[in-house]
Amino acid sequence: MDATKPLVGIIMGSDSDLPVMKQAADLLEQFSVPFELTVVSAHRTPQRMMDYATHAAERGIKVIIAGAGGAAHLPGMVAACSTLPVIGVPILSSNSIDGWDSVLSILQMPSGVPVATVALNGAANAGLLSIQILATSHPSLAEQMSLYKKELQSKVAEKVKGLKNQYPNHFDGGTH
Ligand code: RP5
Repeated sequence: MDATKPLVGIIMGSDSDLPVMKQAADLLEQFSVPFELTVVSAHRTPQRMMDYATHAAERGIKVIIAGAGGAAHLPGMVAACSTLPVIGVPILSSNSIDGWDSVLSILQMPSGVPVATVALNGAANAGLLSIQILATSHPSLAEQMSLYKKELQSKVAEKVKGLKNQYPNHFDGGTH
């Protein structure tokens, strides 16, 4: 993997989305996956959105993670203009009613134009999904992902131990 050439493009409708979208960036850094990150607004900068979506693949980007809040049209419009897989992150933003507006704007795409939608503010999973997509052609990433999943198991094992200590007489010893 060329460390200087971004493989994942993280875009968001506004810099106010960054506190959420940072979760994806942090995971990509953790896995040493080169990425780029910028603001692209479907509504405020439609031409920039078109340019980004139509040229991302030729620049070497393999997956786009797009986050937006409120009337969140960015992921869907980028998916409409690119052949790359697009992961959409609905964001609870200042112009959201309760987040459902953003979830449904990103989730309910018409047949033919898929957007892999993660949970509200679920940018960490967007980062992980982009790594899993890349891992299909980068065995070292698949190995790292396997270790990551083992760490998840260890964390749960620690929690199980904690509960066992707290409730020694009520612990279900039959489970592993
Ligand atoms: C959306 O509007 C952005 O993705 C952001 O979530 C929301 C609010 O943007 P700002 O008014 O904070 O720039 O397009």
